[in-house]
Amino acid sequence: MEYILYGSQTSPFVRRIRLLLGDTSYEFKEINPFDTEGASELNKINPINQIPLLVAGEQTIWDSRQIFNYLNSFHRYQNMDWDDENLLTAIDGAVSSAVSLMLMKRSGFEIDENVMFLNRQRDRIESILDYLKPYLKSEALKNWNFHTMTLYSFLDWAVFRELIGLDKRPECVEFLNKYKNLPIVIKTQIPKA
Ligand SMILES: N[C@@H](CCC(=O)N[C@@H](CS)C(=O)NCC(=O)O)C(=O)O
Repeated sequence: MEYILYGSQTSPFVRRIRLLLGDTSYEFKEINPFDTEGASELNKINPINQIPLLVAGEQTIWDSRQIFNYLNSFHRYQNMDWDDENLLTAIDGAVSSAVSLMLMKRSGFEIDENVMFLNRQRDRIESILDYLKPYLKSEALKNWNFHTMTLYSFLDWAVFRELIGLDKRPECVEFLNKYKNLPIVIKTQIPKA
């Protein structure tokens, strides 16, 4: 099956799918949902106007979690019980909140402001990172799998965008250091320019 993945080189939701696909052959079609041309192109193929989306033959799949479910059903990357689903949902929650903060920042808001929406996003990210702390040393987050790919994509991107600081989170720094030299991580690096 030849896959086409639509996405950007910066999006953490896209990167986790690129990490998952690894050496699998696929075409990467770059699309920027935040410029006029990209947004219009995207809207023709996804009414949610978000990346990533995957085209697999006749089948189009929106949403990175659904793309994972789809690919996992064929490639059998990992078994998922309800605890695994919850853990992934927690990491996804941090990514979604950080994406919201990034959109607010790009819209000209000071994201440190004490207003309910921003407080909720910042608190959720911190709460999830607190929750993940014991997991970082446990089986669940010890190996390179979709959970660790998602967490890696999130932390690397959120630090790059200056949405979070890791000064008080050495376990997250250690986690990033553990995986940063993997060839697929280097291949999917966020362009710094
Ligand atoms: N739940 C979606 C979220 C995807 C998402 O938020 N993508 C961002 C880029 S990181 C996006 O396309 N944002 C454009 C927008 O929301 O207008 C997924 O997991 O694929």
